[in-house]
Amino acid sequence: MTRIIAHVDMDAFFASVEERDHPWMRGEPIVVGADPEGGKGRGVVSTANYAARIYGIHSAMPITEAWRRSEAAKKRCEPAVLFLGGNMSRYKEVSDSIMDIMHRYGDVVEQTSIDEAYIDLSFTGSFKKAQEVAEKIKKEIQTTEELTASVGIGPNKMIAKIASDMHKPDGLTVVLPDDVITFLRPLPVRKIPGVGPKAAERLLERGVRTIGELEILSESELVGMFGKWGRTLLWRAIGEDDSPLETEHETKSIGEQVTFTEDTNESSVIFFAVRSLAGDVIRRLNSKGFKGFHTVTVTIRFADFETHTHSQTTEKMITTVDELEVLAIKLITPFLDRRKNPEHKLIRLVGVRAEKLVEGE
Ligand code: TTP
Ligand code: MG
Repeated sequence: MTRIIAHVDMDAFFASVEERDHPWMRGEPIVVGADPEGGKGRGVVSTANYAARIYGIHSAMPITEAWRRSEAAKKRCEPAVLFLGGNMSRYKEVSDSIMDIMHRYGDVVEQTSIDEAYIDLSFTGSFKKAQEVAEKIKKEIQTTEELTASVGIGPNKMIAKIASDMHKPDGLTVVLPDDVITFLRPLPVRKIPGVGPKAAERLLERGVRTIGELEILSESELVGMFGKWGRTLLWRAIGEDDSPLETEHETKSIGEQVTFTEDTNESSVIFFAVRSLAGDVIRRLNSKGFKGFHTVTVTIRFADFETHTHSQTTEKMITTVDELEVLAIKLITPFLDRRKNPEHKLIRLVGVRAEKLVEGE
């Protein structure tokens, strides 16, 4: 069976979460990273949004350099950069929610960083169907989190990852098996995983800039330059990669969430949703071989995107849909009345998550 792998990578992740949560920041250049301390700061840029990338600012750049570029922009009467320290626990929450979405579309998901994951879509049977699934994942990320992701689809992880980067932001790039070689040829050698700045430099000395140009060198020349890895490089240059997806060895939590088609504060609508989410969580829990869990976490997102999570840990193991439902409703109810929602905000999303999982015999 042909493999069909998709790679999902969030666009300007930390910065996009900040823009979403703070509407006044939208469209402004934003850097999340170390404190610039007026140009004397230490540390680096974690991420820059696209408006800041126009100033040449990028991940891993010293924060002082980003500051200098912002000052230069001010002199040109362009907007100064907003420097933010970031909120890791918030990004982690959003990341978990995105991973929950992906788990809904396939059983084999490998998360490789806070904002990216592979999903095996071979089961769909065709690249066309896989593309439809990818479109659904993108759409669900958009409606649930109001964020964009870029997706690449290919016959293996390497091609999927390179493809997801091709049409950022909000891209969807499909590379069919027959097109792999033409797809790779014009790309710089740095696109091959494992080719860092030093290897790229040494290849450039031999006149090799693109993946296609690796043809200039024989296998023995490459092995002479890079040892055994030279052979791997040749395989990668023609798009071969049989590395499997490494799914989490340890599932730490299982969560489900729903975005209402219309924001609501109808308790009947919300409780009905909670019951259905509780059922989904227990089903997934059992299918993964767990018999129960000890912590319930609920997420409530108001119409203005203000988001709250609330947890409770029980001594007695929770095993049934009914038990989970009762606890989740108890945790959610204060957000429907004066206690935690004095302004009577409408609710956009609810989520239910099981943590501290207990494995079955
Ligand atoms: P990336 O996916 O590499 O970058 P990105 O999502 O910001 O931008 P792109 O649209 O190009 O994908 O990394 C994801 C997050 O990880 C990023 O928002 C911040 C964090 N990060 C760091 O903290 N340090 C780093 O050096 C990099 C590269 C990322
Ligand atoms: Mg990203």
